[in-house]
Amino acid sequence: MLTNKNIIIMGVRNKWSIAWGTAKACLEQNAGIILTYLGEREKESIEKLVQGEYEQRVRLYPCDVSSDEQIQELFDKVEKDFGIVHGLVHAVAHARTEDLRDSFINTSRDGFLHAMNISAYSLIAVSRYAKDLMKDGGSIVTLTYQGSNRVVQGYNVMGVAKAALESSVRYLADDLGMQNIRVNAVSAGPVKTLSAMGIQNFGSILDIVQQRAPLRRNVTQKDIGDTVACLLSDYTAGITGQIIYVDSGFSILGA
Ligand code: 1JT
Repeated sequence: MLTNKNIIIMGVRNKWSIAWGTAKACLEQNAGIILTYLGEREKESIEKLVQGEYEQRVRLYPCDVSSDEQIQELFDKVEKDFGIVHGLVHAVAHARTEDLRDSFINTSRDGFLHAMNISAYSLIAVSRYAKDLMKDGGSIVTLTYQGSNRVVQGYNVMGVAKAALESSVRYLADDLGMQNIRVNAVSAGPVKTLSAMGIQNFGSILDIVQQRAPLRRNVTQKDIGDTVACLLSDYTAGITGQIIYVDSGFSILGA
């Protein structure tokens, strides 16, 4: 499905990362991938992830999306090493712990701007660089969560940032459509990742999904990775500007 495509995947932290699930799905479909990670501290553990059968088709580059210089450097290197890019996966988000613990009304200006900067603005910034390398058209996919439209206690400022991210998907899709670049988001049900570990009551959210979602189970890293890989492929050539739910059907439920 992705043979001869070069795909940049941003946001791998460890083997539980949704970004890593996406990378595995893309590698299974024969893509060449470029993984970006936050900083030198992460480098070694990510090198270990990649070792083995897929090693030759994976490159690793650091990129902190809060830095325009680092984004520029990343895309300069990718241009030199690959010349062309077909896909970009944005699986990056951050909020300050206190903003996910306290009541939403106590969100600080700094915490609000930080969550928006890392979780929403970064998609616009990386898309602007990626479009110049998508010389043959392309597909950009980001990750979101339904806390953008519904109140999920504790998701707080991340919900607001995801609402901005989802709206950005639509505006970017319109800007880039004439270059045959598609932009979509996958709205994932809760998955146990390192980011989710610090969340109070995350376990009870998983239990509720398992009991009530139409599929009566939680989604897996593979469920999400496979859908992202599909959106990166030409099998979804007519889909752009959409938020695709991969949530065992949980979001269709009323009370
Ligand atoms: C961040 C964190 C973004 C956790 C995130 C996230 N997007 C989804 N999650 C998991 C999650 C899921 C539910 C939830 C809270 C978190 C951690 C900090 C960095 C940004 O409900 C309260 C359902």
